[in-house]
Amino acid sequence: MTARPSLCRNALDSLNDHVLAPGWRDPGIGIVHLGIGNFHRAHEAVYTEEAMLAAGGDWGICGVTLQGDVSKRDALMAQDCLYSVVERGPDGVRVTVIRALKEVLAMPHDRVRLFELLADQNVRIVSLTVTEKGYCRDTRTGDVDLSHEGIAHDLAHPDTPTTVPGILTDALRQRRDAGTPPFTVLSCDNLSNNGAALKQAVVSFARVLDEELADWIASHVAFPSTMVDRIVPSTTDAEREAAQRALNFHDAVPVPCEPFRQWVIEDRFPAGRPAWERVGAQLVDDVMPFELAKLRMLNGTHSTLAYLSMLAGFSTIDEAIAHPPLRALIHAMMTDEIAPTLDVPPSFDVLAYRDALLERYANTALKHRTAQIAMDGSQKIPPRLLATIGARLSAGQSIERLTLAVAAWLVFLRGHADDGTRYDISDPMAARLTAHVPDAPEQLVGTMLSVEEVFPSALSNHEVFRQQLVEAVRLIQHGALQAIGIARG
Ligand code: CS2
Repeated sequence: MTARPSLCRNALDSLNDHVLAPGWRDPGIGIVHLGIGNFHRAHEAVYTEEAMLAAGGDWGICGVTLQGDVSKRDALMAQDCLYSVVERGPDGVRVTVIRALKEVLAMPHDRVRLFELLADQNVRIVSLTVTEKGYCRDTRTGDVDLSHEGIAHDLAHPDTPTTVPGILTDALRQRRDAGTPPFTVLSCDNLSNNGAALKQAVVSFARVLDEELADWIASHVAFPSTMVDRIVPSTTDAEREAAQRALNFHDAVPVPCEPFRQWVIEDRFPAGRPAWERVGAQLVDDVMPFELAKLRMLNGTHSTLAYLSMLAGFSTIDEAIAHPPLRALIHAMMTDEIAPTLDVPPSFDVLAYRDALLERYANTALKHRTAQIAMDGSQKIPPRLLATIGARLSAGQSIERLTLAVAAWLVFLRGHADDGTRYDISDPMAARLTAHVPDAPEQLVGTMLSVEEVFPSALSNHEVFRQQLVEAVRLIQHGALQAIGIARG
């Protein structure tokens, strides 16, 4: 494709058909977002722009990358922080340029500017999508993991923090010392009870440094929980081409996503918030039922599809769900094993939710790679699958398909598909998990169940679970496709 000029604010006048609404008033920064990946740009940023269009407010966003990724910052800053959301649905492609992002910073390079913003009382929300591992938690206790390298660094150098608990603690300390009201901390990651989980990580970090500060954070800072949902794959050249075709401008960093989106937010924002409720977000008192439904139904089956697919050779979710036995397995898993564990309000139709998920997975335009979902299994398996297994075991119920999913992860750790194709294992615990992956099912299960960060003792000591896991591993080792055929029920 011939190169076109890059997207920039001056171009907006010619893009009226590709913005949410013309007539944009440039807002001041009211939100600092840690973890400026694709998900945030297709989710909170879109809701926030719509909320500002509906009700005004200075809720412009400063996005921060925590991994020193200056290329992301530079690409966005070179486009005046504009980017396109490329929505891919059954009815075609829609390209929308989002304007809510105002500035992008890369830690640790932009530390001074980041802390200047975090101290600014106009910044009333600090939101996060840093993935499960960004919380640096010891999953056994929920407290911050003191053996984490980044945490050890931040405790030794609290003025130059690098981790989420370290950055939030230092910024909140500065607010307390200056008498500035604290910002609200809004977790948007797929963790169960994410607000409370983040609060515990931050407060336990602060407690090591300063008891009083920890107590102040615990009693003065709001950490509402949220359930976020939109399927947002990583960017490929196909999105760059789609954006350029639609806009006639070059966008180096567009974001693909599905048309569906959902956001359920615990309504606890003492310093104020955008009018998200005006644009489809649900503001509720208790997010938990929604969060569990999403984590167990969507993310749980996503991970199941990912590990079975990595072994069987399906590279995208739509390809996987088009395989009838695998679709039947996922359908049965949601209907018989996951849905009964959920305690949702009467207005929430779990079976309709299941059907909508299957339809979303079948979106052939999205190309959501199973390898992307397979990343970070050690962080994802506990809330997505093990919590459901625990709930069913304590009620004396069957766990056959859920166990197959966990077994698929264990076999996945050997590092190659059934046809011998090798793949990388991207996981913060990869070195430990792949150091010794025995072939014999009993030994593989024994080795992995001893990883306490992943398997709570109630599960690793559970005989029924252990035996079923051994059987499921044996089945999968004979071939994932065959195992899917047998377990579909
Ligand atoms: C996925 C999620 O990558 C993954 O692990 O399960 O990112 C999923 O697409 C989102 O949670 C959907 O809202």
